[in-house]
Amino acid sequence: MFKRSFKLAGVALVAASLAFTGCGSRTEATTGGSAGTNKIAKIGVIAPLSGDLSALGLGIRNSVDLAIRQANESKAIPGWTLELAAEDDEAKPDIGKNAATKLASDDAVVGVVGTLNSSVAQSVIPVLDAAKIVQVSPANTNPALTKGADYLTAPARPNANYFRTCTTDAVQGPFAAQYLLGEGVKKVATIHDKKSYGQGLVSEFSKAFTAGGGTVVAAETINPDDKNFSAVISKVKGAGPEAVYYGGEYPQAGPLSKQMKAAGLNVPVMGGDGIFSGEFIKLGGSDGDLATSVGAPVDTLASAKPFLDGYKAAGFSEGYEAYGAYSYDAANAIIAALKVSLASATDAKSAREATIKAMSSVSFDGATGKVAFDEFGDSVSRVLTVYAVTSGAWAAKKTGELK
Ligand code: ABU
Repeated sequence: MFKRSFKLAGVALVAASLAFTGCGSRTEATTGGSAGTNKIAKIGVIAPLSGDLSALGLGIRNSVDLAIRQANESKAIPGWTLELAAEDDEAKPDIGKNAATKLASDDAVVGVVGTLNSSVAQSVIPVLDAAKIVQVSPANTNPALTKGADYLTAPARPNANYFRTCTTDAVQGPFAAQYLLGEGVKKVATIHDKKSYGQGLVSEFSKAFTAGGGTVVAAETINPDDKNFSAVISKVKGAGPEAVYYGGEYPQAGPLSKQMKAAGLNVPVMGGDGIFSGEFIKLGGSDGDLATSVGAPVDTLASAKPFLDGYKAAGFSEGYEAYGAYSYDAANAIIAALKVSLASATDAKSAREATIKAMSSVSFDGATGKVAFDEFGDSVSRVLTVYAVTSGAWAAKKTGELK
């Protein structure tokens, strides 16, 4: 009991020190002053740390920060101190590419957790791959990132450096379709934001929904930055859907739900993990709206307790959100690979390629469950949960694997 309290107090002390310096990347204090003799290896984060999607991005950054602090405290890699190097991609592919270039030019960077957005990943992965830096995303769900554009008929891994701890929309879309069909919903309108994630998710949902006997009565799109959805709501309403399936993220999905109800289209909005945030409800999502998200509810998992306790003790001012536990597992996957690749390395940069190689063999019980990767770099876990807005908060309705 004493040891546990002491450890948590140490974490809180580090959190206070980080807050004081205004910098989340220094970790020397966790090594009890021995960092001066240790070599430095950095784990980068590329995620939206500002803007509309920052709630998700800050949860990713903090969760990686926590994994790094814990690794330093336990001296997980003898002779090495890990540091966080977090970059803001603003959820924009071009900014993400610049962030990747910056991290690649830092010889101490040996791995990156991120991105949030599949569209940003498309511009980040090639930069990190060229620099032989392993990348593990906790959130990208577009199937093409690991299996190429012909992922159904001729899957081919485009980049050997890229892995992810979340499942993909090839599982998430059908999981949502099966849920709605099981609830007796037969007519759905789809709307997506034209981005890689939204378009891909709607495509996977629609195939499964129609294959299961449902009808897509309208298929519409919006622009990613739209705020007024009256035109698309008018078109969709005329088709008489029993639900609207939305491919995109909460900054648009919340207001879309609100404007639909105000226009008399009083049917649920359902989306994927991109809308699974308290922000969706703050922005207009209401009771009866639905979302799928990756994995089981984190707060019900015994395996997630060390993550949840550590996150609370660290005193982060932002929540861990949808991808926190997956980010923690992604960082710990990189740390597991670094235990192998840094063991005989004289400097961090020379360990980059060996870290990618070691990642293929990583396997451990993480916060979200088994953390391991298949031959494409995809997570071996395919668990998803359906959540419904209930009395103004997300509540889990069904957890399982796609049948
Ligand atoms: N997976 C949902 C949001 C991130 C993405 O673009 O994949």
